[in-house]
Amino acid sequence: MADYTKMWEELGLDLEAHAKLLEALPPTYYDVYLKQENRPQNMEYFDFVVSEIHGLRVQELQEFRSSGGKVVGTFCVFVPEELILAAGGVYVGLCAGLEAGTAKAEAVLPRNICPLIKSFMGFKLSRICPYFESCDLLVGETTCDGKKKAFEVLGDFAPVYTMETPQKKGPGDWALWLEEIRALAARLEELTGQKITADGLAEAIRKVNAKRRALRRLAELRKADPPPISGRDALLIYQIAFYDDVERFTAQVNALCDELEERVRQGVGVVPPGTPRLVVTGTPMAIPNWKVPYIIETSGAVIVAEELCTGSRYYEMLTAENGAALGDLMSNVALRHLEPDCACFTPNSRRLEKLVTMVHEYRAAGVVSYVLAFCDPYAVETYQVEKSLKRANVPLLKIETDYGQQDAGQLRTRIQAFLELLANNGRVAAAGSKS
Ligand code: BJ8
Repeated sequence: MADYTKMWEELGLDLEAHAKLLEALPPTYYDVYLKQENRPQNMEYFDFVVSEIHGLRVQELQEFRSSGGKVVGTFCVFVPEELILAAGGVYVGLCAGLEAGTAKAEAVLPRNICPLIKSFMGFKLSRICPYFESCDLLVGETTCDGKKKAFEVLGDFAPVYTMETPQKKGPGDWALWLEEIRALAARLEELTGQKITADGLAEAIRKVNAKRRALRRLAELRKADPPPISGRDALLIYQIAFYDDVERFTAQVNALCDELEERVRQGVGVVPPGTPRLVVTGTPMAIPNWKVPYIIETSGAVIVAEELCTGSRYYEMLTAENGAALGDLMSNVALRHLEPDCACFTPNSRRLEKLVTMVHEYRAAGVVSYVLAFCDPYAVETYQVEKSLKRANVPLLKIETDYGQQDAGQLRTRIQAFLELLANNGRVAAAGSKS
């Protein structure tokens, strides 16, 4: 990576703390990613993006800003990327998947709060994230209580605009959500000084849909046995989707899919055929949170799909492209962005149905429920997940964890025991550990 010290200094980063953060990444990345055997060649682009994680993309954002552009930070898949693009802005996802700045975060938040919230607060208050410092506006949402209240706190340190997300999906909720989408559009126009037009929004919808289509293509290819790509690599791609340039990213995912199609044709996989296949469901895994996928895939299994916001909830639904009037397109955006089956909704039965369908479509032997500590919505909803999987006769392993590595050994033991159980039930061949 080139020397970006001057840029980081100008952004007001705490250079010492930031250097420590960057030092921690390369060894982890080597172990989790580069040591994998038989990776697709086209993962090179995504490796490059990570090697430049606080460099090149941040520099692009600074160039965009110096020509008058505005950068908008987001924390949830309910915030429409197409609206930000249509207003002439650029979006960056700011959820963080690393324990950092904990002491600073705990000075303003309770200790027992979801690690995702603590992490983004820690990143902001410790001034170690150049993406945070590049944002002209942060868009929060009232999904879970922790986030809702944390955005009030964050408002003391950066400009924050919070959308009210409904808790149900009935007609009244839909009307509220459409109003929220319109209000966000007005706030974005005020920020960028650019009116959202029908043509501009239609174009932005097409761009973001093209990204979702590329990710859907990737997901489809993972149905093959052996899968042509690991779950870890797929997760990395979903994580990068939140902040890379939309058109470049789409082209790179499609290039990767061309290669994966060829691998599937030739029967080339990232693991041997018959390797136990698992679906992961639950809370998002923000970059660089790779702990559980790494343990699963070095214990002799492969992840073939993710019912996560860093997974199917991000790409499965497209925004409708029909309608020429701005009002119609705005409605399309609102409809699409009330779709993700987040546990913040009640009831959330479609998530359970989709999960069972996913298990069958991806020929998975079992499901791992992954819930971040102190995340009440997902922790409580695990009861429904368990009930529905039991009815469908699908084995489930429930994991509750945080961003620390203290429980890594214990998680490995539990995951290996789960794989043995699958083997004993005749669901898969006996799994061999690859750690
Ligand atoms: S649509 S999952 S991205 S809210 S893990 S902060 S829910 S306490 S991240 Fe999420 Fe949007 Fe829902 Fe997806 Fe709260 Fe739970 Fe923490 Fe969470």
